[in-house]
Amino acid sequence: MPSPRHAEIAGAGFAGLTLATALAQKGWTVRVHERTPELRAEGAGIVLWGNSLQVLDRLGATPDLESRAMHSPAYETRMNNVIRSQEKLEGVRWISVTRPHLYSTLLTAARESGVEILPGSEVTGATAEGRIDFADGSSADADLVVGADGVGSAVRDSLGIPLRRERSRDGITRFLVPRHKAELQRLEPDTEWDNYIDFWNIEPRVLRVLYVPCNDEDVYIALMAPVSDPQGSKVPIDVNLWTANFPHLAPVLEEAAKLPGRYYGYQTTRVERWTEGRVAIIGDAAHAMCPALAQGAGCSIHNAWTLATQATNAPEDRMAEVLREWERVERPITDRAQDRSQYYADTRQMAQGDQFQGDVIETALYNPTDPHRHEVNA
Ligand code: FAD
Ligand code: 5PR
Repeated sequence: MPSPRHAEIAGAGFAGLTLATALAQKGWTVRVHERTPELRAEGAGIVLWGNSLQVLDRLGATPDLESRAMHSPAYETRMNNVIRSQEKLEGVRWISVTRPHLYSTLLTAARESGVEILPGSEVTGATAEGRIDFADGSSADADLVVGADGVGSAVRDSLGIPLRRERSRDGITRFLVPRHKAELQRLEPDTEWDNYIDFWNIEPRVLRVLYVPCNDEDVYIALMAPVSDPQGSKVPIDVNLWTANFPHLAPVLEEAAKLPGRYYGYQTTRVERWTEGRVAIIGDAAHAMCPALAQGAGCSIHNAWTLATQATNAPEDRMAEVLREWERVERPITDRAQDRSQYYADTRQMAQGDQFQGDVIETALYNPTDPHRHEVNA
């Protein structure tokens, strides 16, 4: 028996944990270095589509994930509280979950697969030959080194990979709050409060509330306002402003007002390349995107899977070549998701409703586990 291949991964986010689990299940020894002293997910809710769910199926994580997930009957879009569309999204698989739940599901899968996770371990960089360096001055060698260390990636920057960052005019503050189902029902009895509802107001003022139930108890709400609107982007939120514009959401907005919150301006980061020798970068380190199509984590998870598959099949002396080929083949679909998400964020086009058709659902329908996927998606 040849000795198992070894991978060192920077970052225990959704990308790093998915990759680590996939590699470990394929026979690798894997260490994941997480800078923060505690392992937990920041943030509120998240929508996952077929492309990432197929990977979670393969990792054996779906039953745990679905034990606390929302399958909304429709993706609804409103303008000034008038329904524009209710998309049933037939044939498209999608769920909404809380970020802490997705995180604990992935953490369990990683641990059960034998991944070694090291909290409080900060990575400072890597070399093309497969060395990873740590803040305490030590280093380690691996067959594969991966920067899954987020939008500010130290691994990427240590390799001098050029990048370009673009900001959009809007941004959001995200919260996870109790659903207050009965109160919402009383305020608007005709609304299907299990729907995913995107409440847009553009005239007279740009303010939007994205309402995403994640299970019976929790709803993820994202409050969007232009960067140039100090009152709309203020945290903690200005509860009078938001309830005046969305009176039917008052019970959940009042909950959000009790939380600190952080306003996040939409931005896109494009990098020149995803690999350098034995090093690959994945997730937000490689392709941070606007959230409009809810595919940032989705692409991170599906690229983690294809990387694990390709690296496992790589002959030992051809890792660098195989990684370049992985990028060549897998990158275009993520580039398109990134471009589309930026277009939607820049133009506020999602407000039109009926958006999830044609090219827009290309990413959601992508199956990274299908060996014939490139013929299908050509
Ligand atoms: P991260 O989650 O950033 O993880 C990186 C990890 O690396 C962190 O744990 C960090 O502490 C660690 N780290 C950083 N530097 C170092 C270092 N030097 N050494 C060691 N560890 C380090 N995506 C979706 O698919 N669906 C959605 O609905 C969705 N909604 C979103 C809404 C908003 C507002 C935003 C901003 C994003 C949204 N996304 C969504 C995108 C998604 O959150 C990200 O794309 C995804 O979390 C990226 O995962 P990651 O593992 O690459 O990065
Ligand atoms: N969709 C989702 C989401 O979390 C966000 C957006 C769209 C699921 C973040 O606010 O357009 O901002 C968006």
